[in-house]
Amino acid sequence: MPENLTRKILREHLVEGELEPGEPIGLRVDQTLLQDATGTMACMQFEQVDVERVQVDRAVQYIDHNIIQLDFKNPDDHRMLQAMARKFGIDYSRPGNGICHYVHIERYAKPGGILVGADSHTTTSGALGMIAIGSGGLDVAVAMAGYPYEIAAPEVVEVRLEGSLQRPWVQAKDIILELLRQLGVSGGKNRIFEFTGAGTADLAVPERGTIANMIAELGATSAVFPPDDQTRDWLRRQQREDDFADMGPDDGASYDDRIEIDLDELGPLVAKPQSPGNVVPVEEVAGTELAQVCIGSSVNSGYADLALPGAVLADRDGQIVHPMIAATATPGSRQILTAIAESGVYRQLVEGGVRMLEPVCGPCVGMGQAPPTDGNSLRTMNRNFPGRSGTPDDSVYLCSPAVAAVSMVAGRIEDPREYGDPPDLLDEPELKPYVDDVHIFKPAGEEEAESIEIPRGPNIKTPPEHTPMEESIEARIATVQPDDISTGDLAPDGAEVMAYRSNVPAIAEFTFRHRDPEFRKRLHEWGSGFIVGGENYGQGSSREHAALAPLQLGVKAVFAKSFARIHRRNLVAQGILALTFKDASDYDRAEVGDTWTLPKVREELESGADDITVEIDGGDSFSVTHDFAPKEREILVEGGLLHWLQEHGERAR
Ligand code: MIC
Repeated sequence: MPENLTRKILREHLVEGELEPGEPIGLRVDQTLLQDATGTMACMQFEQVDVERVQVDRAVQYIDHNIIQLDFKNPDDHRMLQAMARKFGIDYSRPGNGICHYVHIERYAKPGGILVGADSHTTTSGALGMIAIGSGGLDVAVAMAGYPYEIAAPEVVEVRLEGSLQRPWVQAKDIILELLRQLGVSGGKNRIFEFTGAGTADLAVPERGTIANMIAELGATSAVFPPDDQTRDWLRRQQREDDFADMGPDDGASYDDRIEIDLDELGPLVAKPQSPGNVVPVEEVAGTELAQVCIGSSVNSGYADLALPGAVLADRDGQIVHPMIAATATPGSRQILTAIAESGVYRQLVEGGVRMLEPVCGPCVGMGQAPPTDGNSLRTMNRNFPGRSGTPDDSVYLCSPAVAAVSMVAGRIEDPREYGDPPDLLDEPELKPYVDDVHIFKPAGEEEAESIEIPRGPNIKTPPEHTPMEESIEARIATVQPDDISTGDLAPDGAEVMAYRSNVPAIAEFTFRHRDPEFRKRLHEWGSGFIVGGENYGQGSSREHAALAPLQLGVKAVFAKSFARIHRRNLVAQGILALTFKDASDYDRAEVGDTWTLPKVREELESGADDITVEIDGGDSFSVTHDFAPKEREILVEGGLLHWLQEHGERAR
């Protein structure tokens, strides 16, 4: 039977299970990706797995998130990570070398491989025909140790792109915003999107990267662009044409679902506050006054993304950023920074009034450039969850570089199609992407590695212990939350909180700080508790701190109408039950302070029961359900994946 590319790659890496959507599978992993905000916990958990050196072909540690050194905390983390990378066999991309997803497509991603990364936007590498999946740090640590990566086999959806983009005003960003408009923020759950059609052939690798990156906003597992001439050309420019592999879907390949987008019909789109799924045509928000415009992040930081705003600013004499706007631009990597410096784009942006930022995540994760009170911010980034920018009541709009370019001059959101003839872009220097890995430090050899001591600063604390589950669990409901809670609500973004990514007791004190400031106080008083949530609980980032912090505070179970994929798995990996209401109206029974009991939860998990009984204080009872794979039930009974590995590790290899 003709196969799609996704299935071929999965089949080649399959070491456990059946490739049937929803079935638990284990995959051999080729590469892993860590960044500094998730990497410290992942590496400290790797230490507890009891394997000396990483076992995958390539593991990379990037420093790009925690780049504001307010005091000793982040530098201590970075020093520890650099030593760990040398010792454990991990490439270390130093701060300033670039945003992990950009550097990964430049230097490492390979068609046909499997990449697992502790960052939800790891999916970016799908631009080169990899299956690239975002995960919690512990799952990545376990993959680094050579264990198969466990996941539910995804459905494969064909996205057929017909026609071609009306560049420069309609851009790749509009394709992914259109998918978000059609499917919403949970419409991609347990699905991999494979892109085909004439419109795909026309997209350059960084444009594909924008789409693959933001597939995470659909809650999807991954996105794949079958390798073609664009891929080959990209790899040639990166001086690694040998990494090209000629592969693709068979003619007439079958898919679990199909979507078609006609690019000739597509216009510029904008995601309104405060969800990337809140997408409307630009006309609907045109005229919205702005206080800030930020270009770049792990999407839209490529050469072309910066050259268009540069050209708009240079187009007419005296045209500069509007006086009421603070504008920033971020190149995605050192290569891109060098290219815009050499071509003159850097100068166009600076002379036009844009503040140039270093190649790091920056404003996208609230690391500086928080918008002013009641000021609208227009960003070419991937997420606009409440408070993510650093300003609690923020109002962030997401758009393409084309919309950002014309709007930063106008001082309000504008439809770029009204600009008239497009300006001439300065050409990307052909022979010189700055291909040089001098800022990527190679690991030590095995012998030297043994003698490397890991320096740890006072803010660095070992991850919480996993303890086996009791026969029954009784606890009070510590908070009841609505639909679409993001992991940023649980473990907030921004320089202040992210400085505690290596210190779970400290970061736990920020859990739900905006949504329910009394939450932590209740748990401190009671010693344990439950969380109740709505649909798509835990959407967004892969940060496992959103599970580690509740674990630290004594949360035993989360009951929700549905869960986002990565967070659900992070809860299980840390030994917290992720239970789903069978009847969504049972959500309404939950009141803060009520006691719920799971009288025979351990027995129910061990026996493989689909339902878990819940008794409400005062006598009434109901059932909740779950989608735990058989091994996940064992993990929960053991109190978490680390403890499971300590007990059963040999079996899993
Ligand atoms: C994000 O874009 O939300 C982040 C920051 O990159 C996160 C990772 C993190 O929380 O450190 C992600 O997407 O996983």
